[in-house]
Amino acid sequence: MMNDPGSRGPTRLFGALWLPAMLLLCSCVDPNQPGSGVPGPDDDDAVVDDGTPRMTFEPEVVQAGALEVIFTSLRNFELGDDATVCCSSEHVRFYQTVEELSAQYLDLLFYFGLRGDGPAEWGIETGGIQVVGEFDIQPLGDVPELAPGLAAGTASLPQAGAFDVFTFEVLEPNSFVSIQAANMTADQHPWLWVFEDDGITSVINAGLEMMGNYGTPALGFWAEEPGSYFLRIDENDDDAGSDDWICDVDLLVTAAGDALPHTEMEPNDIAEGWQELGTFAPGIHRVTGVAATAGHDANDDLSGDLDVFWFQLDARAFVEFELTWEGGDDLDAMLYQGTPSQVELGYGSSRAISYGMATPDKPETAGLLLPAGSYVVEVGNWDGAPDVPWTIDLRVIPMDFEPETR
Ligand SMILES: [Ca+2]
Ligand SMILES: [Ca+2]
Ligand SMILES: [Ca+2]
Repeated sequence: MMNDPGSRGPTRLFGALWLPAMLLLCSCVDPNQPGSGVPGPDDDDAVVDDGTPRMTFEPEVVQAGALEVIFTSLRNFELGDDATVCCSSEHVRFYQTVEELSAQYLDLLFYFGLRGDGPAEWGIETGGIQVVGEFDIQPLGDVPELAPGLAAGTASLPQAGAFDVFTFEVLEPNSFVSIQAANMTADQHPWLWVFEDDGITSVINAGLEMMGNYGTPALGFWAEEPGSYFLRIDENDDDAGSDDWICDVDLLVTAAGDALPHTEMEPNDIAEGWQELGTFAPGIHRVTGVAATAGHDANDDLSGDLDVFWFQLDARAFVEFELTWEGGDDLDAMLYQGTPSQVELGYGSSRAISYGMATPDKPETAGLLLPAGSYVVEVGNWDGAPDVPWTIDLRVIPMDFEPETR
């Protein structure tokens, strides 16, 4: 499928709203500018340059759980087109691609896992030559555990750049997890990020596909199996954080239940025939159908058999979508907000709310916090054989926290 900005990858992690600011981090610093505070290539740094390729980080002492820009300098090492990350400790994540880098002095964005503790390294290889730099990760202290409830806990960010961390458990398989930050002022913009028990594998980030929902920090996910998780909270506004920056953290864990089946009914290609599936209550709604023909037109719009249905939400929900199919074709799904009389299909539609399932990936997935309303889902085969059976799961995760029970 076309290379659209919603495609998954390292950049997708943080979501469209966050990313432009973060991309600034790729820009290079001119080390010879007066007042840059950056050592230039002519500075000796009390180290005799014997021509050995090397890489240094500043700072090199970092905190477990930190998402931090690290000033990185390369000596006697030229980045080539074939540059790759060669060496990375398990608690170090790098959120750019090496192919984007092209300088001796770089501001690089790293995340250090919540279970990081002690020496860690990260390096680049190009032309058969490696440079490896070292970090010293300071471990987290005790992390409080959240028990489900309103509020399950209180987050505090006592100064700019601070983050807060909790753990929680999901005890039963096939559970929905609903999380929100609440009870705060309009100046607070908490950013929620859930990790697996390893402290570094991202489960969901509130930046993901939150179109139009900036400032509503709430998310959900489906836990197929029991497990332990970390919740990390920081501020969207880098300058925020103070003694009075606190908010409640609400946590609900509910049973997802068995998938509720729906089958496509043809003809469902044009708006008058789009299939109405009614109100989707919290639960797993499984829609199945067949892409009878494949194809797309010069505008990159699907042009084969279009399978279109619509549903309603009576209350705000976080909806996870997962589209899969038989064989090696390239099925896509597009999401729109509105009723059939309001929605026009296609790229650039004013009603489109996600292109996250129009990628080369299989399965195609998306997750969105959706207000109550009507939604249209379009499924089609971008390219491939006729008669491809497909299945799309819509996991409607409840987000109707009841404030009166707080
Ligand atoms: Ca069909
Ligand atoms: Ca159809
Ligand atoms: Ca696809």
